[in-house]
Amino acid sequence: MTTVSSAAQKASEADKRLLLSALFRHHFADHTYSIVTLSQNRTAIMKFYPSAYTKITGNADHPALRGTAYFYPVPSGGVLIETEIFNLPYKDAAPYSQFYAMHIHETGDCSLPFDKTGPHYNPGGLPHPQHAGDLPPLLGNRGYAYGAFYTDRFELPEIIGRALIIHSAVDDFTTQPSGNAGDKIGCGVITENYETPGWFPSV
Ligand SMILES: [Cu+2]
Ligand SMILES: [Zn+2]
Repeated sequence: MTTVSSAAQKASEADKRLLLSALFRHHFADHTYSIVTLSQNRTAIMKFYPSAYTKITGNADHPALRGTAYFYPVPSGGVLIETEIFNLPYKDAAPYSQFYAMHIHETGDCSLPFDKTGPHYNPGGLPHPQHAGDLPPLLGNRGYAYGAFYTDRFELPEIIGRALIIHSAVDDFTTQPSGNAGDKIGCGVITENYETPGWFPSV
């Protein structure tokens, strides 16, 4: 592992890409993964470092909002995504946790007020919520949300450089084109992770 990571540090960006994908293939070469076995293999996949990540930041109305998402490609196809978000807006009077819509938007431009991120990532030209970028909502707990889920609507390379957006309201999964999910309160550009195994980008 030391040899591979020190070699990776000397390599060019293109070489790093090749080295890390070779390392990943090697790691899983002897295993056959499928959706049905993901629950058994989840810990093996997530023990490896994330192949991509994003750091979420809040808009002007929610400057304390922050968080991360980690992206793990599944060898048989699709992506495991783990999210952890802090300082979501919530009302103390609310009796239950709140939901916040989450999507991958087409354009990875998180300049304020997050109005340059374009529509939901939708290579298939389908209606909402069948867009590839339509994700399960976050479940907030007094401002904190943790989630992990699997999707085979895209492969990881498709979403590198795009934006992960968190909205102020729940996705109604009906209204076109984006589920009437309220303001864009959090945004992060999905970035490939070239760092050494065991390194996690922190919030
Ligand atoms: Cu959205
Ligand atoms: Zn959508």
